[in-house]
Amino acid sequence: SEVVVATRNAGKVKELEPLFRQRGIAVKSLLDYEEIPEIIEDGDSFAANALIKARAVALRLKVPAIADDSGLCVDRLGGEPGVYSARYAGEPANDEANNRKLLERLSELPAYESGGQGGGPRVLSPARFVSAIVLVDAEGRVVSAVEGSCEGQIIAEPRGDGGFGYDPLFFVPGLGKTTAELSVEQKNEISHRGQAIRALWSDLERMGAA
Ligand code: ITT
Ligand code: NA
Repeated sequence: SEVVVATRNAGKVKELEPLFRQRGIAVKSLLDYEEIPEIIEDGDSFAANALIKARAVALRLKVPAIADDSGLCVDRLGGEPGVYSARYAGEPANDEANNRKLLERLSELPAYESGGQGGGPRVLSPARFVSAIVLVDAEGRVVSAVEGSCEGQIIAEPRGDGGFGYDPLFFVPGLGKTTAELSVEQKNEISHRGQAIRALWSDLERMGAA
């Protein structure tokens, strides 16, 4: 079978594909449906935006659809950039500019005392990635809405070239690596998106739908 994921983010598609493939499901994304117009995400939560995206695509294609709305919440920035993560540094969305802005904002704060042992990378703030995933039916009605999160720390120097977005600055202390230093499989094991997808499976199983 096949599922349409309402995203144009190739980084998300790369992570979602193996998770769905394990269940025998092929992923189609908006990169395969160029005729679908840009969707305005004006919700004030990840869940609201995920629903907006999934519903827009389901109603347009008349098939069930899934969307992931996600972002980075940085403690010392009061939870910013949050739902503004993709366009933190303005239009058009640009990962490098976003990372630069994040480091700039954190460099304006007093030095962070992490209380750590030393030896690791210089930490600027605790942070978490959050992912809201919504599945709607072909009429746009919510079938499942789940969330996942991943705790980490923003570090001063980027590390790794895997992943996308803020991954080079997102350090996971338990692994001693940034999420950009993990393989897709390793990242899926711990990431917000991996957690959300596992919650989606258990939700569907509970409903007897999977
Ligand atoms: P779609 O709406 O088309 O799915 P998008 O990139 O605009 O793509 P979001 O609105 O959900 O998606 O914004 C997600 C942003 O949050 C993304 O661009 C990254 O900057 C950040 N982000 C989310 N998950 C991430 C991850 O796993 N690693 C690094 N950054 C992530
Ligand atoms: Na968004």
